Amino acid sequence: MTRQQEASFVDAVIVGAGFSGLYLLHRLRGLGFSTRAFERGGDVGGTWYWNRYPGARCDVESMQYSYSFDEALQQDWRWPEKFSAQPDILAYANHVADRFDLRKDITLETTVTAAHFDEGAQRWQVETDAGERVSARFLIMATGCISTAQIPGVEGLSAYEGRTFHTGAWPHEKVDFTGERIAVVGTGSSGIQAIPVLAEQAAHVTVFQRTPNYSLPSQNCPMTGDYERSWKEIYADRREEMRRSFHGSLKDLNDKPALSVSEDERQATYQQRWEIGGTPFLGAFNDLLTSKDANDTAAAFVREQIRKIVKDPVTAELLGPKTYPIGTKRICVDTGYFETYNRDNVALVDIGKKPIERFTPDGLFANGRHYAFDSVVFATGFDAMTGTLFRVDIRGRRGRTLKEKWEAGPRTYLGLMSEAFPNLFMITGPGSPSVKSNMIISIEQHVDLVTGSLVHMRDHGLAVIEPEREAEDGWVEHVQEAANRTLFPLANSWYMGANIPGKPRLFTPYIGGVGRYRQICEQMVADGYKGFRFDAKAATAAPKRTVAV
Ligand code: N01
Repeated sequence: MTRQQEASFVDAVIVGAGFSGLYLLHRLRGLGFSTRAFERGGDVGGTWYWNRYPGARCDVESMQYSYSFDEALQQDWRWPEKFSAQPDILAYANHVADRFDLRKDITLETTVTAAHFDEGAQRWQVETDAGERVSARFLIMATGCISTAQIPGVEGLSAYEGRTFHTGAWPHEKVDFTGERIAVVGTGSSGIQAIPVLAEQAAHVTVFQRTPNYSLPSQNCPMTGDYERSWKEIYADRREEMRRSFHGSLKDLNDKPALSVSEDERQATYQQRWEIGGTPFLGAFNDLLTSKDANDTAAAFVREQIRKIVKDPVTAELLGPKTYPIGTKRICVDTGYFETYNRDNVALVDIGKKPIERFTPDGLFANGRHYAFDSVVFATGFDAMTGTLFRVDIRGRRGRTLKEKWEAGPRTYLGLMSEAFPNLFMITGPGSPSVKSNMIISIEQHVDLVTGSLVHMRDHGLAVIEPEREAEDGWVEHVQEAANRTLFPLANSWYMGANIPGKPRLFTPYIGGVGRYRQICEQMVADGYKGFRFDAKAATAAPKRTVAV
């Protein structure tokens, strides 16, 4: 009998072996649930496996962007820099996979293509692109929020004869740009990290910018023994503080409104935060993301820094964002980004008013002019939050697809589950703090919540969990209310689905705060899983391991 003709039975299928999938697998195995994990990539690491473009780095500090579930792990691991580069984070993911012996239950280079809920058996029937079929009581999507890269559909691209790359699907072998003329399309976090490094290597870089971005200097530096010790001595306490914080990370948040202080104090505060580096800049005052007047002062400060750094005034003006409040598109953190435009081999082309017209075999036309290139780097982002879920043919009750149900925007209860899709969990799904938080803290919280639910069901003989429609409707409304109290809806951001033509416009993550969200979840559990309904009917008995079908 071939593998294709077998269906294996497990308690849970995990889709994805990034930071969510790895921790899930560890927890589920420890709790005695039989589990299979499938990973599209050739190895573990998720985001950090795919996003290996030059300059890729995390802009949450390494001491905070790491697992907290195992004291020995967090004490043992040494980070070389304050903000870790992609190879170091990927090495960490690999270390975790080996340390906890996770690889044996992960099937690599295998994409889950379909998952249909069988209402009779109360099980998910899962299929992979390798032809394998698995029957699982629980399906857990650990597929990440920004994992489906998008390349814009520009006329003539298929006839372009040079090399093309996407930052989010970077080749695994070294790419050499020495002596090349390259184009970079896109100036989000990825483009802003890649451009300075590409400019050092290539003969010439032309950056095509649709929208300028606010970017803060990272002021990255090697990890010092003192700093590392200051964390490790009280790691457990610090982690607990992070879990209860607004962002899931410890930042010095000022509790004063921006306009409550004098102009001198305001400028000095911004200057100090600029020099410290990174995203704490946005915590300079407590109303930068809720008051437009306050926000304007921070935005003006950053534009002024750009003018000071960039020598050519025309380029400096083009690089200064003016059409949306600072922080409402994902704030970028860079190493020498604006300085790069002072190099002779870097040029900026504004395509904000007129998009790229078309590609030709050796370049592209923009603003009526032809530009010739050897390579094009697309740093054009992702079909975030829902794109990866929709790539799998997920069908819940009555065969309805998730895509159909979410046609007007994602509908979840707590970002964890969606009504009519029983026993299907999402780790950091739409409607949870997810991308508006330190991802690893949010991942750990969701994994603990999901595995806790499974244990609760096992202890109480429950077969099926599903959110109630009213609870889901209430949560969807609350997520939008929380966003509407902020300036976030004012920007055309990927948080709003604005980067994908035809995508519904609404704010997808939960912006009410990591600590508050955790409390809501804890209360939900304390209230007997309020908002969820359970079916106690025993699922069809399943053979222990593998049967012929
Ligand atoms: O993608 P983006 P990203 N023609 O969507 C432009 C995380 N991340 O890969 O702004 C021309 O932010 C688009 O223009 P516009 C982080 O959460 C984290 O950079 O839509 N341009 C924009 O400039 C981040 O937010 C780290 O007008 C087009 C760019 O491409 C998320 O990943 C590092 C275009 C896309 O920017 C995504 O970042 C890197 C078109 N047709 C990333 N379509 C950390 O440090 C799009 N653009 C943790």
